[in-house]
This record gives sequence, structure tokens and C-alpha cells, in this order.
Amino acid sequence: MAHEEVKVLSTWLSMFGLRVLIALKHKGVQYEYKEEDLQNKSELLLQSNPVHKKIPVLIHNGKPVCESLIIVQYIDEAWPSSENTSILPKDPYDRANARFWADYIDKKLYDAGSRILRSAVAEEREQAKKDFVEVLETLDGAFLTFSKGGLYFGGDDIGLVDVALASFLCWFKCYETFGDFKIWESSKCSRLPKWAEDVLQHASVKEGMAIAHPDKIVELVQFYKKKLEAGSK
Ligand SMILES: N[C@@H](CCC(=O)N[C@@H](CS)C(=O)NCC(=O)O)C(=O)O
Ligand SMILES: *[C@@H]1O[C@H](CO)[C@@H](O)[C@H](O)[C@H]1NC(C)=O
Ligand SMILES: *[C@@H]1O[C@H](CO)[C@@H](O)[C@H](O)[C@H]1NC(C)=O
Repeated sequence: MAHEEVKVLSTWLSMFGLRVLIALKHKGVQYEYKEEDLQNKSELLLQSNPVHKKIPVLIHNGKPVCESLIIVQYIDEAWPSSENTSILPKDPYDRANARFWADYIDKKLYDAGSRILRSAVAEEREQAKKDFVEVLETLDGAFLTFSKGGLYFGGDDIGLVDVALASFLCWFKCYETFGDFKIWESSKCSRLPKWAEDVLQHASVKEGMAIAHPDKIVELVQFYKKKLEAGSK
């Protein structure tokens, strides 16, 4: 194959950025990783994603692709490689379902998680925790139909929903620390806790997420919360 240039603009703790790294690892694609400072975005980021000015951005042979789920699907199509590393299922109906649940995660889980970290009012925080757990319980229900007896949403190997959700796992410690609760113990999830253990052991996930240590995320969020509190006094 001709020389390929693959760049990823991201930040180490972004659940959206981590999805892109997991997908690239899964496909065995070599890439250059560029850590962005979101307080001081690079010219390359502003040019590559002029609409949202957000990470992650994948730049493939000079052409930028934005929005994490779109990037993951692009990677799946641009590097079809072996059938076994396909991120989207073959069947159109299965593909539609995978996209539905990945979209559900984006619409519901990120928001509830952010509210756990941000809300200063106890009642709001409790509601956020409840919402967060409910989203996981809904996904837990979807798992059985999805996994067809396999370890992952994708069945015997990871698929789009696994990639979309696994990247959140490195934030769970943070949600638990600042929400003062245990996520799985507060939920009625029967299958997802085991899924979480298994997916974190999956080589592509493990390698893709190696830069995002849960303890470092807790430390950083602590730092920003203190700064915000100091600023509001
Ligand atoms: N829907 C986007 C979300 C990306 C996103 O929220 N990126 C954040 C970091 S996690 C960002 O770049 N924020 C910078 C800003 O908003 O200025 C995706 O899936 O890629
Ligand atoms: C912002 O980034 C540029 C290069 O990307 C660097 O030269 C500059 O010092 C940075 N500014 C701050 C305030 O960090
Ligand atoms: C794909 O998976 C099948 C069944 O799990 C296996 O027999 C085959 O060797 C795999 N192919 C590749 C290229 O990994």
C-alpha cells in the first residue's frame, strides 16, 4: 500500500478521542498522536475542524474527519482489513441498531456523567447519578439481544457499541469519586459489569486506552474543581 499518513488530534483523557485510538489499534493502523491543549488549540485543529473546533480529529493523508463516531466508522471503511476486525456488523439492520445504541450513549451518558461532576446542588447531583445508572441499565438490557451469546456487544469481538461505551470506563472512577457512589452497586445491571471487565482486557481497548489512567483523570478533575471554586469566591 502507498505511504499513508494518519494523524490523530486529541487529548489523553477524552472519551471521544479514545474511541479513535481503540479503532485504529483494532485495525492495526499506525498513527501519529498529537496531544492538543484545549485552552490553546493548534492552528491545525482550528483548520481541520473549523465548525466545532473540537477534538478528536483524524487526518488521513491530509484530509480531516471529525466527530468520534463518524471517525470510527470511517476507519472501519477505510481499512477494511480482515473480516474479523470489522467494527460494524454486515447486516444492514444490525448496523442500524449498532448506530442507534452508539448514538444513545452520546445523547444520554455523557450528559448525565457531566452533571454528576458539575452540579453544585445536591438534588441535581442525585438526579444525575440516577440518570447515569438508568442509561447503563438500558444498555444492560440491550446487551443480551446484541451480543448473541458473545462477550461483547459486537458478539465474539468488539463492535461500534463496545468502542463507544468502553471509552467511558476510564471516567467511572471520577464519577464515583465526585458522585460519592459505586456505579455498578447502585444499578440493577446484570451483564454490564462483566462486559466492562472483559472489554478492558481486550487488546485493542487496552492499548487504545493506555494513555488514560483513571487516577490521573480524578486528579485533573479535582484540580479544575478547586480552581473553579477558588474563582467563584
Ligand atoms: N461529539 C463530539 C464531541 C467531542 C468533544 O466534546 N470534544 C471536547 C473534548 S472531550 C472538545 O474538544 N472540547 C473543546 C471545546 O469545546 O472547545 C465527538 O464525538 O467527537
Ligand atoms: C500556545 O501554543 C503555541 C504553539 O502551539 C505556543 O507557541 C504558545 O506558547 C502557547 N501559548 C500558551 C499561552 O500556552
Ligand atoms: C477469523 O475468525 C475465524 C473464526 O473465529 C478464524 O477461523 C479465522 O482464522 C479468522 N481470520 C483472521 C484473518 O483472523
